[in-house]
Amino acid sequence: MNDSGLQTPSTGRKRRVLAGIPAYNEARCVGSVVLQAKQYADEVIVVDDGSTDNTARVAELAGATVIRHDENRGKGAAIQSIVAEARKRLPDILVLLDADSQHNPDEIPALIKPMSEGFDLVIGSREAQKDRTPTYRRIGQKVLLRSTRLISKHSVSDSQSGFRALSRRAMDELELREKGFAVESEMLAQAAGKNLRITEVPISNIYTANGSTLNPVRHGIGVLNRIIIMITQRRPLFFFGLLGSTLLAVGLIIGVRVLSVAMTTGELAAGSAILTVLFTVTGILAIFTGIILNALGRRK
Ligand SMILES: Nc1nc2c(ncn2[C@@H]2O[C@H](COP(=O)(O)OP(=O)(O)OP(=O)(O)O)[C@@H](O)[C@H]2O)c(=O)[nH]1
Ligand SMILES: [Mg+2]
Repeated sequence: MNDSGLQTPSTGRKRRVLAGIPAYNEARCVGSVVLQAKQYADEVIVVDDGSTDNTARVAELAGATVIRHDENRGKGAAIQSIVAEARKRLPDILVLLDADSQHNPDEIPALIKPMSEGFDLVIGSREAQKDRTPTYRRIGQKVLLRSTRLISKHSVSDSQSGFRALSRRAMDELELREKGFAVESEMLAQAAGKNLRITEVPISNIYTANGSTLNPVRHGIGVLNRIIIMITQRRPLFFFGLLGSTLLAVGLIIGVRVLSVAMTTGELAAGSAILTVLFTVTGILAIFTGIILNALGRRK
């Protein structure tokens, strides 16, 4: 392992780094990622998430400890297994990186550097290399970034990057539940909610034509869907309040028009009047749903 110069400030002891790699059908790349990560980590764990190829064997041959899921449970589930294992092995720092060679293990020292300044979660941000990111992916990343900001008090420039470093405190305090790719947003939101210190460092991210294991559009929509559910749970007043106010406003606008038509022509536009009632009542119901859920959430 290379000496990245990281020392525990109080004792001068060298910090133990564990690298955790979630992998699903990554036999092609996982071996070299493990070998490179080993240069900077004391131990490398690969969670083989029900792969149907040789991922586990290749990772083992490259020197990783492999945890196997019997079936494909998703990236979030794999990260939960990594964090659970980290809690047993008690490293000072846990580095998470993808198995598909999109992250450069040579950047691990830069990623974990802020740990010596007391940060708990360091996100490897792809923002600095945005010019090299395909446009449709940038748009998707922006949508997920903006929606993640609604659940996380902390604002970063890249909410979806899987290249991250966690302190011991982060390993202990995070209670991740998201099974799929929304785990990246969930981790950020929880870390901010638990007042962990969050920062980011620029990283490079390599996009290759056939590197992706999922259709990126379907992938993005799946994550957005989960983030919306998290917004309804974490910020019900905001979500239902906004929804309810919009419905109420639409209802009132139609209502004003119904009234003005009735006053000028003397006729009641029955269809529009029904719409007014429908929008107004649904809007008020949504606002009250937000208020009630918010009050219940505060009692927990
Ligand atoms: N454990 C687990 N890991 C997965 C799963 N799907 C993908 N991964 C891993 O998660 C990492 C990121 O997956 P990708 O499909 O490359 O997702 P991405 O990097 O956000 O998207 P691309 O830019 O298209 O590559 C890789 O290391 C994958 O092996 C899964 O179902 N389970
Ligand atoms: Mg990838």
